[in-house]
Amino acid sequence: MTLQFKERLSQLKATYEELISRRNTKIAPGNGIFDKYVHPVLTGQHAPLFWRYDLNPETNPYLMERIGINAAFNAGAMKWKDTYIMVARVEGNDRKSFFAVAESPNGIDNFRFWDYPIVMPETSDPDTNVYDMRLTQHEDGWVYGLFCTERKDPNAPKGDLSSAVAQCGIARTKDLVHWERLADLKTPSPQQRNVVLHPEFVDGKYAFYTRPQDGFIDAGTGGGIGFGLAPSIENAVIEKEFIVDERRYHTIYEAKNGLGPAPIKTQYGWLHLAHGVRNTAAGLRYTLYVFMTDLNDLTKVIYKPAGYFIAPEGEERIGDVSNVAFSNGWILDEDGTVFIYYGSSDTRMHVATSTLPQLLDYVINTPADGLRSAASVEALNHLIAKNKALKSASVTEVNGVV
Ligand code: M1P
Repeated sequence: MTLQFKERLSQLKATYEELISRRNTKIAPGNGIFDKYVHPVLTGQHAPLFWRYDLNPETNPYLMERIGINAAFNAGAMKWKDTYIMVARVEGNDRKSFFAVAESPNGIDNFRFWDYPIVMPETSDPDTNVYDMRLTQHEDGWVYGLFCTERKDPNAPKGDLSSAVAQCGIARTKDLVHWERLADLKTPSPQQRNVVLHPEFVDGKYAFYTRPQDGFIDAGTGGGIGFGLAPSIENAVIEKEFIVDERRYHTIYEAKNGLGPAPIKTQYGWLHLAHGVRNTAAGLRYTLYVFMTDLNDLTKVIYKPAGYFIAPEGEERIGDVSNVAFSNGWILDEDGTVFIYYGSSDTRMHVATSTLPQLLDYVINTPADGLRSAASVEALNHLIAKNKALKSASVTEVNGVV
């Protein structure tokens, strides 16, 4: 081993350890709904050195990176044996995504990848690319991972090497290491992405949130976030899809939307996190929003605050696909803390923390979208008038003149 090799290795190790062990802190004062944190929680650089480098000086005398990791984003999440885990979409420099588990003792920093990425079995029709796993601890006793499986469109015209078909892949595990691959979900829609398994049986069947789409990119006539039932999970077939949360003109989810993680059951209803996509002159903008569905009728939205809940800000706005906030993982802890994991710009992972009471207050008491400028002004004026009517000293102090 040359001195140069030795020095480079010790530099790499020091830089890596500094990144992995740095403490994360809240960005004050926040908005009272959630707190964002100073550092991302997972990046491509969190991939262990032994994934990226051949550490043998004989076969890699320059200590070159052999397998580059471009990004780590859009992670599913769950509490696992008292630790906080994410199943991240790790993307190599070769553009292929795969899944890997990263674990933290506290959910906000010190995330370390497990030694090996997940070896996901394939079906008889091999996946070209897999990504965005949603984890569901189902009442049948399995942990399910639903993800997008992407394959080249067999009907693409000659020379078109971009058209693809997206479907929902389904796998299950008891230890997050060994995964059993089941048949891909079948639905009435030509393509599917952002499919999520509901944690409970509904009428004795497996319940899925879907996102019907006509093509690989465009939702087309796909009306929004859908819902359907399948009698079996081993060969899951949904005969009929119902639209739960439809796309609307001039909203943050006008172009596309899709459910995030599996919903959280609360005394008031099922709490959902989703992403909405709108078009702008600068391209698509992805933000996150929250809504609640009825405890007994899972297709009925009962609360839905106007606008976005989390938007990409600062460095979050920049990455391989800029202006994207995307979430497919959150964790409700025993003490009521909610860890919301979100990817920024298809590049890295962040966490925002809140509590269940805060999220319930947010979803129930935030005005709904009136869908017109005049309705937005009306909601604003209502709040202003309410505050003007307050005579308390604290409000006078805060606002100067009330
Ligand atoms: O690039 C932004 C996102 O695009 C897709 O989401 P959707 O199907 O809603 O457009 C997904 O590929 C997602 O991974 C990605 O973050």
